Amino acid sequence: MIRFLTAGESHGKVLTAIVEGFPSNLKIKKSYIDSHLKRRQMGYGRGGRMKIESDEVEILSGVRGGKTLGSPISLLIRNKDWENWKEIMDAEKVLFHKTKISIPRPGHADLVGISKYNFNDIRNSIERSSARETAARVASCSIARKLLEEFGISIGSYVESIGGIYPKKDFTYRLFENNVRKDFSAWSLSAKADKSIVRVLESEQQQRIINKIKTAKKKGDTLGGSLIVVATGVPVGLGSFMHYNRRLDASIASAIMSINAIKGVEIGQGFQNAEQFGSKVHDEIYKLKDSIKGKSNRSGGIDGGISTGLPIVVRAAMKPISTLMSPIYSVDLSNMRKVDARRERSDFVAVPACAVIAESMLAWTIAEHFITKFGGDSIEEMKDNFNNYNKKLFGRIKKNFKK
Ligand code: EPS
Repeated sequence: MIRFLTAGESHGKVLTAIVEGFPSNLKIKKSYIDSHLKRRQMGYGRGGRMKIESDEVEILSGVRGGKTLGSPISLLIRNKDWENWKEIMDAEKVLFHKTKISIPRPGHADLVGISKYNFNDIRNSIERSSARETAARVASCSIARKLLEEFGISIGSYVESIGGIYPKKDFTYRLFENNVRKDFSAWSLSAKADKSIVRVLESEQQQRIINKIKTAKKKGDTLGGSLIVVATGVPVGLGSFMHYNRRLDASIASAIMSINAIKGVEIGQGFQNAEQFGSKVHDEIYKLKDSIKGKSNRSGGIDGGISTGLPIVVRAAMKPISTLMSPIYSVDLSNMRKVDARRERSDFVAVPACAVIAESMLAWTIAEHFITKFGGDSIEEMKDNFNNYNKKLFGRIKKNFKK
């Protein structure tokens, strides 16, 4: 029902996006989108590009007087670095002989890209496969995030580990044991994590991580890590078990896995639960005054492909950045000889930025299912649908099963 398309090369003139299918009258401001773009640029261990760029969006269509019109929203982000790449990235001039790249970096899209698309220059693979594209995603998904906020749904994230360095206190324990306060909002995780230059929740862990990143830099090496993304305030009933592709967990896994360098996605205590007896895994059901829910949240907020109403908790693993300043071996495609892989300006670690991108993709996915369930042409119509469903939910269960 909603979709977005991004376009643009890493060193092209601009990144653009078209976002489609949102209701009218949703309040949205450039400054809101920019604040998330800025968060994506943060993090100790980023490379030179983030010093050049200060990403901001231009809203070209679909919004008038601070509110969506229901029409396609087009967004634009300028690449400041394009000034330095004008010639190389020119749409017509052929400069391949001067700048042609023939040594693929292991782990990057270089080799598969030239193989699949029959390119004669690795630059053609690099440009679109670059994580620069995620700036356009964050901008697009900010609209989804804003929609969710209107309904009290909040998204937040933090970096759990970098280079194998974990916090002393495992915060996910509280999320899985349903140990968080009733008014806990996932954004409070981000608010805290954003104060840390590596987006972790513990200052002692931050120091150990910074030391490890310094070591990686010194060695010309890179690091990956894991991140936690959470959504709170999600109503019961998003997603479906009726078809494989309507399952909320399947959509989330796909969206998070689509982020550059992500190699693992887990919902709830997925892997840990695989080692336990069922009695230690499943969330006991209990009745509150006006609802019925799980006592714990080891399922990560989703059962049978449908949201349970408890926090949705996603863990993702990001591999280390594949451009190494002290490279491992590759092959020069111009003579098929063994050589060191190519060096190119890059980040040493980008897990903090990745967590912000994961927030964005989670927001988009939840918004997709939310609009499928409560969709209307205006935000007001959606609110009516949403309130009506929530108001009647528990009463209907009771009525349907009353003897
Ligand atoms: C990125 C921009 C890129 C990289 C990074 C992420 O800019 P440049 O290639 O000009 O340095 O810093 O992308 C990669 C690590 C990659 O392998 O493509 C960004 O805007 O996030």
